[in-house]
Amino acid sequence: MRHNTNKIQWCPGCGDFLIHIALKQAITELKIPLHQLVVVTGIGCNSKMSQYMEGYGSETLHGRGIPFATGVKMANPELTVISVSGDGDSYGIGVGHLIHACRRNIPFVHITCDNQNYALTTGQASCTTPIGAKTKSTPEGNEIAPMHPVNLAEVAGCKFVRSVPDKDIKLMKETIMEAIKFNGFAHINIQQSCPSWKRW
Ligand SMILES: Cc1ncc(C[n+]2csc(CCOP(=O)(O)OP(=O)(O)O)c2C)c(N)n1
Ligand code: SF4
Repeated sequence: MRHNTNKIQWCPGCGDFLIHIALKQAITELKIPLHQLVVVTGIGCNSKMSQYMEGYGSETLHGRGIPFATGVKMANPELTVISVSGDGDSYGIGVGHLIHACRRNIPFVHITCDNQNYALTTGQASCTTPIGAKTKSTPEGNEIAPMHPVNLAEVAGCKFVRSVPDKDIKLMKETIMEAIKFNGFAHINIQQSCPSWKRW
């Protein structure tokens, strides 16, 4: 079990700091014992979250946090399992896992830090990048319409879906607390700022 978290290395002004605060506050307010907490992440800037939390955790593979979290919860249903990944991870390479998690309704929380780009790999367009946005991979402006992950999760059968801005720590905290208490798969899309690459 992790007691000493790694040094935080996100860019100044990154929304991941705010999400991290909200997540820690939610866990503290719900008095979840650290030996019963597992934070699972994929790969991306956001995915350092598992290294920056006390308790148990694992930084897994890009797009594969959800199946890992599913396995943890199935092996020990007493655990509070929270999965965190980016929009590229959750809605791109890992979207099949998200759909089946919605359908299976195994009780854990999946948070997507949606900064509308592939930040760790230096700012390429993702499937939530808006039309017209200039990124490394769309220098003339993105021409492909973004997907709507909240609608997708609902259509796939998820009974708890929310989208909240990272600027509102209280709302994020309350939403995470509600999601942890929900007896089923809960998906939270967080509209995340990324001052290094998201300039739209
Ligand atoms: C299977 C696999 N494909 C590609 C990569 C390279 N890769 C690492 S992070 C990343 C994208 C990260 O974007 P996102 O999931 O949105 O998270 P962010 O960095 O924006 O928080 C990619 C493509 C990888 N690590 N593994
Ligand atoms: S690149 Fe963006 S998402 Fe990654 S740490 Fe920096 S501000 Fe945050």
